[in-house]
Amino acid sequence: MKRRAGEREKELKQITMLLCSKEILHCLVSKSCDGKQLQTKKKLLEELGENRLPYVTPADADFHQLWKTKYSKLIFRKSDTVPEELHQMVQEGFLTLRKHDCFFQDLVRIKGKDFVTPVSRILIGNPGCTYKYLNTRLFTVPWPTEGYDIKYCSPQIHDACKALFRLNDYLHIEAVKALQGQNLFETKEIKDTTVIDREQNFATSLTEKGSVSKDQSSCCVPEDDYVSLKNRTSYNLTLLNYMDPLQMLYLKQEPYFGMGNMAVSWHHDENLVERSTVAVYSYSCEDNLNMTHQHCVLAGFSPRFSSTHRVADCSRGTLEYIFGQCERALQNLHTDSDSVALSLKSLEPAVVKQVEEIHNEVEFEWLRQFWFQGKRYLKCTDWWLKPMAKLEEFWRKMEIMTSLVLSEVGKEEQIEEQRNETISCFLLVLTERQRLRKEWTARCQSEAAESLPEDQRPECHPFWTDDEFNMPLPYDLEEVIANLQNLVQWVE
Ligand code: A4F
Repeated sequence: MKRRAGEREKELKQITMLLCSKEILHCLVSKSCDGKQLQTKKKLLEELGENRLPYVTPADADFHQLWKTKYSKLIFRKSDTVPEELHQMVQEGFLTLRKHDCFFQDLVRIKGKDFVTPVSRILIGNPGCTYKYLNTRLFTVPWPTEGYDIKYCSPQIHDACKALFRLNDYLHIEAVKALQGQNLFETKEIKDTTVIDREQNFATSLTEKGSVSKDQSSCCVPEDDYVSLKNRTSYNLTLLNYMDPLQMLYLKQEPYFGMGNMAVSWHHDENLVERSTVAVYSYSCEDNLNMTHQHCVLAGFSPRFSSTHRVADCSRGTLEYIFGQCERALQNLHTDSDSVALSLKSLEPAVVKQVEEIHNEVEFEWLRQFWFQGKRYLKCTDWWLKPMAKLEEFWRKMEIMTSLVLSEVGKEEQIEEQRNETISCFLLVLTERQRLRKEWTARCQSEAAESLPEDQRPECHPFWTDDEFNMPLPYDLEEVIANLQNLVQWVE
């Protein structure tokens, strides 16, 4: 069995593990994940039975050979290579955030079921940025950023966010340097030319200046590579994790290698920019790899903080993006000169579809995601309240737009063909809205949700009852959908 397990290990390249006990880790991995993973995992577990796969630790000679040959992009830094002043401010920041109860266990959704994560988290990053994982959109507590007036609940929380911003900057610079070094090394290996002098000069200039400038790069790394390298390390946020394993009554066992309790199961991080790197700062207190490689987090025995700096794919995840979407949708709303009568500019199926889809996006990807997390963001700052109120205002106008579509398609003035098409598109989006409203209502009332402390309990918002006359449509769209279905049948 041991031999078979060894063979299986070769096949299962995505399940890899590196034991890291020191404090800084840059994980630089690429290539995309594979859809067959789940089956592979299941098959492997069946094959393993009571047996476990062998693994190596830094005490094994093979560990270093494997690292060099198979995980060359995993870069590990000892804590004493990091400026002491930075360590101090970051570690103090972690402790401040813990003291102010800013870490929260997330209520995530996996395959239609709700679970509270064992690890507590807080997202800090660029203002207006979000990061989605396991169907949960986290909103950044903004770090101090030029041009933004951010009010923190205390000066200590401000300092903590600033420390994380500094760490982010440091890790970005370090990652660029490390990747540039690797590029040079790889180029040298391939070409095997005599560039040693230039390379040494380059390395010296980096150590001396301690930061990366465009000029430095251009002498050695082609411009395109340099830009791509910078983008791949331009971390826009950090997801901070905290867990005290001794406080956790139940933790899953690592299933493949038998390595003890896990804080997080094997997984790929989601929603990262392709080929971007993740930089991790890890701090164990008191007793003192992503596209190709899955990773799990072993629980250990001491409370541990980590700050995981990421280039989150924010193409649909920033305030700027969603406000742009709202603006696009509201362009179809015509307000007469007295600002009283509202009408739709177009009833073209494509236009109605787009507007109604944006309506769903604002409601389910922003408003409900935000309020589902209760009042947690108020622990650090009230920064998100204003944009959320603005988004809700736009969403209310979109509710009016939906009701206007409904009254228009009820009339028989339009060309029959277009009317049919408009109703069909409209029905699809409304049916999705109804499905998602039911799902979110249920999520807010789940056992897991009700187990959370009062101030973290999910709020089902927006929610209204039929007697709230300021809403143009009911919360429950069942009847509206049934009427539309009848209309389609009748027209056909
Ligand atoms: O087992 C877990 O790690 C877990 C437990 C739980 N109560 C909720 C979620 C998870 C979880 C998970 C948590 C955080 C994270 O960043 C990634 C995660 O990935 C996972 C998971 C992948 C549970 C199962 C899984 O396959």
